[in-house]
Amino acid sequence: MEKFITQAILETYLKEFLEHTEVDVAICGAGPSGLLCGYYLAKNKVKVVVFERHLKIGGGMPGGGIMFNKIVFQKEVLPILDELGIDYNHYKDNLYVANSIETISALTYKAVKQGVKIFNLLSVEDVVIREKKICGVVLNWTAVEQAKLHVDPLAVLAKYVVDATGHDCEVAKIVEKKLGWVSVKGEQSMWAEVGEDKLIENTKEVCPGLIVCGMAANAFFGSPRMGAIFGGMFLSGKKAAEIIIARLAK
Ligand code: 48F
Repeated sequence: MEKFITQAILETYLKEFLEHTEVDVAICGAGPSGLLCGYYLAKNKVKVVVFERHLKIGGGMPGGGIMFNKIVFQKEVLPILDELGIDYNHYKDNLYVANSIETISALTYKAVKQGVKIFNLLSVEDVVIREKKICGVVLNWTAVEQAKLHVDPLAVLAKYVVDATGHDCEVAKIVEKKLGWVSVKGEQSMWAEVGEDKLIENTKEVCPGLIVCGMAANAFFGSPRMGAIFGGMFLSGKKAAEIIIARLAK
């Protein structure tokens, strides 16, 4: 039996990975913005894969605000919460509160059921380029990265790469450092209203083939952080998906 357990895991994992060595979209980071982006892409029949460095999925969401596992949304995002089957309560004015564990669980479930493939424990350490376009990601096991082992990576090709790596804006920073194609300003201190508005405006293609979304978008353009309010993250992930769907349709 042990042999079959091993074979079952290896065969099914490798089959899935092999099927995703060339995709329409590679999303770096399985936080709220990356997962929402993946969900809407898959819903529109786009072949999409998410690579997540950590063991757990969800980025900054499960921790709520300083480990109090509640998160806040604005009224305009309620249709998305309804679509995902997430419960919420009105708090005051335009603000609603939801459970962060339920939110990330529902979002992950819906994304996976829609067809998003998520590979955890894999870190994006570089990008693949052709001429002046980003056209894939370079991956290594997080364990290799953490142990600083000298092990060569593998690459996955993609028509579009999404930097949804959060505050560190890691993929864009790699492009800045190695290629000089972009300039990352770094996020500003907290100003929730401005940060939330800017997030949507900042979600865009920053060089051919690379889209920034979520907190990475604000870090890219030097806009403020906003704390445990997540409406902007959801809308940013959705907008990133819409940009890519429009590009792919051309
Ligand atoms: O940080 P994260 O949740 O990004 P987000 O979707 O949402 C931000 C909010 O959680 C919060 C906030 C709300 O107001 O400001 O911070 O923008 O998720 C980013 C994910 O990317 C992974 C990281 O482990 C996390 O789960 N990640 C970061 N760098 C890499 C990566 C990398 N190089 N390769 C793979 N995954």
